[in-house]
Amino acid sequence: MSEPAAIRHDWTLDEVWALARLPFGELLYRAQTVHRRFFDPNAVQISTLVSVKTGGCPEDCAYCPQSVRYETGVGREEMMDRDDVLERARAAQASGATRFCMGAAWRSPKPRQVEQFAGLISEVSALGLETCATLGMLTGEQARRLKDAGLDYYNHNLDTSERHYPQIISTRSYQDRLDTLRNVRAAGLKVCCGGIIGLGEELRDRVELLHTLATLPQHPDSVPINQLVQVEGTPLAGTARVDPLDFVRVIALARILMPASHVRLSAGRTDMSDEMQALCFLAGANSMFYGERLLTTPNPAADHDRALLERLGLRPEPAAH
Ligand code: SAM
Ligand code: DTB
Ligand code: SF4
Repeated sequence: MSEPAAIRHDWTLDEVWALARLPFGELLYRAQTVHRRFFDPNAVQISTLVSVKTGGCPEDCAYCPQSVRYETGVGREEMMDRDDVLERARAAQASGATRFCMGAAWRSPKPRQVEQFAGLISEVSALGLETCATLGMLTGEQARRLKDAGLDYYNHNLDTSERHYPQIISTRSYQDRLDTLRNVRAAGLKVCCGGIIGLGEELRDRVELLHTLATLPQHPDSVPINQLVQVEGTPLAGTARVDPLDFVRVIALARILMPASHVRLSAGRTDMSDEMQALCFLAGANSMFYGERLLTTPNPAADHDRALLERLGLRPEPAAH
């Protein structure tokens, strides 16, 4: 197999399988080679998450503590006040984050909610932060409204393969997800789209998810690879844990298949050793969430992460604008 020299959108499933079957060292060598061709290997993009609207979600995503269907201790909360969101954004910026990601536990936003977010987005953007939002399914018109308000990125994950998707979510289809991704792209927004490892999927599902992402008309600009955060009360609590080396392999595959995209070592880091995270960065991860909370679950302490980056000689990547 020849080294990929350029960004390709025509990967065949067989090619992805061939990469997935490589010996670990060979796969990492290729991933590092590609990474160095497209990025400074010692820079990491830093994002901070805030859950602007938590809990009470009507969807049934089997991994999610915010679904109204599961008893997880996460209740339905009101939308955060504008001032509180802005305070969190300033704090994130002061601690070195360049992107501020705002989440809402919705199937899709209502017109009034799009307007509320449009207001928040323009204010966060005015602070000089990149903005990202994840609000569920969007129409083309809603995506354009958010773009006009100054939104940079929209996060909308495919989560797993099309085949495994119905085992995880029954309240929407894979095609619904692809439709929103198309609307977001058409509005000129940057796309943040990836998945979760540890949903009881097979290697085949990981290969197919990555193949779907890597054959989109444009690769997602940002590819979050989450490890399932198991939350008591969700149907997926107690699912077999992922082999750390298999997780690293997924990062390496994402790096090779989507060489110019930021690959984010996303949720699940509290369950990962520093050494496993180091392997993920070696495999081509170059983005992470910083701050003590993801949306509703913990993330490593900021001082621990600062120390980890320092031990690895990694630097935060400067803002893109
Ligand atoms: N409701 C919107 C949606 O689903 O698109 C936005 C928020 S939702 C919480 C954003 C993403 O978080 C999900 O698509 C999923 O990939 C990820 N996520 C949620 N719960 C998770 C968990 N327990 N472990 C890992 N990732 C999770
Ligand atoms: C993504 O891929 N992971 C983030 C972000 N995009 C929105 C969310 C992780 C959520 C983990 C579970 C929680 O904290 O509720
Ligand atoms: Fe709702 Fe999003 Fe959680 Fe699914 S992942 S239950 S859509 S908040």
